[in-house]
Amino acid sequence: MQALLAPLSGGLRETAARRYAVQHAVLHQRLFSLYGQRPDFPQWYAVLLGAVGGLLARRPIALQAQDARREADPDWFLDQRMLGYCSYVDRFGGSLQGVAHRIPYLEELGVRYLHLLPFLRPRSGENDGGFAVASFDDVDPKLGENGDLDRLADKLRQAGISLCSDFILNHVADDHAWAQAAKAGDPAMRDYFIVYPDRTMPDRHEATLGQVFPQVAPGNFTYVEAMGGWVWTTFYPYQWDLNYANPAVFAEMAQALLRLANRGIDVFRLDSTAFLWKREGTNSMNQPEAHLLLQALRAIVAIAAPGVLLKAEAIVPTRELPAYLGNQGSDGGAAECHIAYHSSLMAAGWGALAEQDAALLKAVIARTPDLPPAASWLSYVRCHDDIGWNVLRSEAAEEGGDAAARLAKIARFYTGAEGSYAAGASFQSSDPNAAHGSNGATASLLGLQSAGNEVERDAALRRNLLLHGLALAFGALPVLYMGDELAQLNDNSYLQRPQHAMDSRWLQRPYLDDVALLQRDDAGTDAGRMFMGLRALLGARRRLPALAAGAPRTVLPSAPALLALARGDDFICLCNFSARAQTQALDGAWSDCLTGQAFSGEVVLEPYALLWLERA
Ligand code: OTU
Repeated sequence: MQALLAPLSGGLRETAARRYAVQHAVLHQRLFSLYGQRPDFPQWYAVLLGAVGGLLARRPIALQAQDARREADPDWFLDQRMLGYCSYVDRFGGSLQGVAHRIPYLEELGVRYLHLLPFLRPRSGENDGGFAVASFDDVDPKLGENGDLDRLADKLRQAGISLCSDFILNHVADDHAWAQAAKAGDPAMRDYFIVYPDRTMPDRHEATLGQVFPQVAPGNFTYVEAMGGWVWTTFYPYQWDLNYANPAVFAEMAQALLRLANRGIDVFRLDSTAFLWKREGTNSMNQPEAHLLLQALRAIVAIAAPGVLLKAEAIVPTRELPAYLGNQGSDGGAAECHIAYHSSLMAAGWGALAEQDAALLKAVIARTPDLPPAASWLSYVRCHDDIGWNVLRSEAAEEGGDAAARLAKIARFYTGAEGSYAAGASFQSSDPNAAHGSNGATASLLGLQSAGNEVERDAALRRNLLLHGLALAFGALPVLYMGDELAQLNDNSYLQRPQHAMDSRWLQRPYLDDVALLQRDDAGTDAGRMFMGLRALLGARRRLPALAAGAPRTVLPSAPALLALARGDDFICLCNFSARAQTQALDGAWSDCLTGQAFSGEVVLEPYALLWLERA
């Protein structure tokens, strides 16, 4: 405690002491169980606390005030008026300054949270869309300078929009200073990575590891001449996994996060959290130590930047997800991330459309536990990555049959096979019977690109509003993916860029279409119809507290092609995933949240219809 308080004075010193009293048991215990066997653990822990205290001392006054407000109202982000938006800086606004000019557009949509995809200085050359970070302390010079980030964060805060940044903590670029020093022979820096002199250990690990990019980056180890050995690289060969068994790595990364928090980042999307800890004989995902690391990080944030939210990006089976929001262990449990992507829910919505049956979705919802306090799922229709099908393996097996074949069929559907309306691509699968992932822009995957007439365009639009209506009604922080609000189509230009051509995730990473933007109020255009349809849903959502993240959720009995999702006693979201009309029985009198139309007894849902009903 003394180490933490030494850099602090006055009220802030008292505040830190109060926060530490709450956090120290978890912080110390988690770090002790990870690193306590080291003889220098007590000194290391004191130095870490001193650094945390130093960063709290340097926290800008405006952010300290925000910390205090959010500490007093820890549920602030669960409100049904919360809405997220996600985009690349260059594709949305050209630069960080350009993003600032888009704030009025975000306000028009009602956005309160903006996730800007990686904008820190990336590896030079190929860099996985910025997910290979060369410096945590510098903005990518192509997008602006550090001052632009500070100014943008300020402007967003004034507009009531929280800024979310990726924090890529599983790996760094092979030209990050740590990797360069390691290559130059610095033994301390070599220990920041996981390096094996020969194939013995890599082969033992590979026996049970999966592959994230089996086609373009097969295997999980890369031979690096300058390191004289095999470096652990889960993703691309130039993304070097960090060695969290080394306490110095944890301390460095915790401080890097707090420095960014002090620049005004409100939310950190913790990239690839499932992979942080490796264990032979397992797939090295979701290991207990990964959770200890995240719980320790959360405790540090709670001391030095409690207004900041942590968001877990763990693309893992449904049953593994809840742990990322904290545990309720025998020691009283510990909080972990505030928010977690519900990737099973996202994938199951797409699966339901392909199968014209909501069984997968119902299975996922049944396995989604109630939220712990002050925590939320993140719901979404699409993001910059592929729709990964493997997270649904266990739900796909529930009704018997071959789960892998079932998911592979869904994946084929989204390539346009199986008589489908979709225009998309399979991701990273050389095996036609394997289900890895699917790529494509939402509107293209839902049939707008291939629509040849008004009827097909209308069906494509309805499917699009259906998936968005589910994400908005589920009880989560919903995040829109840039371009989807305007029904933007696939961007095939990546095929002309040699560095991107092998990664079809670029299909769904278009530039914001300025023409579509100007059409957003024109019902005669696809962009306008999508935008206006979505805006109507967003408006209704804001006035319905039953749609807040933590409010109760029940699945009502329905036909197989329907999902009837009740939120409390007075709201139902009805989704028809099939091309045929479906009937749902209703108890009592209801009215359409958008049009006011009255229903009782039963309601008929047109093909692919979404209906939000409130009790009349
Ligand atoms: C994350 O993704 C990012 O979202 C990707 O854009 C990056 O390429 C990757 O990390 C490396 O930084 O496994 O749980 O299947 O869903 O790579 C983390 C493709 C991940 C992505 C996967 C993902």
